[in-house]
Amino acid sequence: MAFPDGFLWGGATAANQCEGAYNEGGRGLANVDVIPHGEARGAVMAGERKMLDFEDGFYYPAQQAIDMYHHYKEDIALFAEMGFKTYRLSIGWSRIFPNGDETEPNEEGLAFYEDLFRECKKHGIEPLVTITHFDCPIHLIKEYGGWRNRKLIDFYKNLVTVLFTRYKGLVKYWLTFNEINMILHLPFMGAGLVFEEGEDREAVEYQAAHNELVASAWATKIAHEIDPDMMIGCMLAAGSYYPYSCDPADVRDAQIKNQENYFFVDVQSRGYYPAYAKKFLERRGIDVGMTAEDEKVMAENTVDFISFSYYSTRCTAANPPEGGEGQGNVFKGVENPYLAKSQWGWAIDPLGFRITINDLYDRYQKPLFVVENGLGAKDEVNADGTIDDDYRIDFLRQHIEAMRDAITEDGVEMLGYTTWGPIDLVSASTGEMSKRYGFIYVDRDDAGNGTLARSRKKSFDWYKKVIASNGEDLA
Ligand code: BGP
Repeated sequence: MAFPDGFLWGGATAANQCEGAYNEGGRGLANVDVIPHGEARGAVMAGERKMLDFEDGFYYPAQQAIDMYHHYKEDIALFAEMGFKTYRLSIGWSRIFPNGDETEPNEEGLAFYEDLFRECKKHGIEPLVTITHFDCPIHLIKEYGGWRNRKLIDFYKNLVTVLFTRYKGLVKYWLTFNEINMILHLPFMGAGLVFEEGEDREAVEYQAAHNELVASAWATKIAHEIDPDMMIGCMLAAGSYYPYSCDPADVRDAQIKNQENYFFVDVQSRGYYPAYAKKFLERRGIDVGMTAEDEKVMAENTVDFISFSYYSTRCTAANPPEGGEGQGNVFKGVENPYLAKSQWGWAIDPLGFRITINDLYDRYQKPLFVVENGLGAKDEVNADGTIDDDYRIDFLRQHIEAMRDAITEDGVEMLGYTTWGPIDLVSASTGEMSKRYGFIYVDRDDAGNGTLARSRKKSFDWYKKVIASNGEDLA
């Protein structure tokens, strides 16, 4: 059998992209709420345009999203119908601590997730929980400047202590920070950073990265103290960089870009700053304020497994060809002429999935967990309400085959696979609903119109069959 017994098949979502109910249950405002759809979105996500509250004339898709806050029982029942073994979701930090710096948590928020986890368990689904998927309470940004401030480490420690204590026995698998390397690309979304005019952005980003890395190590320590059975993972926006050509300058460029991403997991998995990162920070004159205690907690509390998202590989050149700019999950690069692209310009590269898996396994020698993979595409609803999303099936089939080869041919140890957005949800990069990933269609458009009704796409039955056969039947 290709996939091991107990392989965790499922799907992944994030609180801010599906829950909605942004002002219900005592929830406080978060950075993810105030990221608008439309032209300003990019600048807000990047921390270049300060928007710390709702402004007139903008539409904010996270306010209602797909209203999973009120639909979660129905949605989990649909996941169960597909046979999900696991469901990856994230906690909205400001549901638990509305401001972020309180000492006492909001019981309504805790109860909401407890019910949700119990609902999963009722269906035999193992929750896989991201502690923060881009969330940061707005108060922590206004008052402390977001993750640039070391104080956030203490607030995060408080958060995780509450979560691990409350959900002990209910949740085994945890991820500390979603796509932690996103700090370098979308710093407001990734770490609640807003930049002042003339500020050394890179220095602020690496400061925030350091604080998150320390917080992540503390979370690992606290989890293992509360419940030694808990498994803590890091989470990387992965996708290896290819050199554009065999020109050594291109190869070197790709190596540097890969290190920029590996840096985070190098610290979380090995427990110390790699030499290349120390040298880089030294050269740039960046002092992240490493303390002896930071060093100790990072060294003693490395992650149990490595999780990552994979959408595509990236391609880079020392001297980019004119007009050859490529796209893909906000990572800049050049277009790879060998690969087809999605409707949003993301390169489609199943073999690159196998390559990325091997790169990560070679480097860390720890079990891997693919926690995001999928195709964002426009769906057409037929007159009878059905949706024939064969393109999505093809994409997933090819990627599952590549993952299977990494397991059977290359011997990679893999815990599970969750597709991104098993139910249509708000796109992180664009704020659109029309960039759909789901097996389940949600009737809602980019402007927020629609009934929110759920319906099964063709891929629903396909994925059900994949799971039932433990990945043997991909036809
Ligand atoms: C990752 C994020 C997700 C998700 C996904 C797809 O970066 O972790 O939150 O949204 O990418 O990206 P998009 O929604 O932009 O298509």
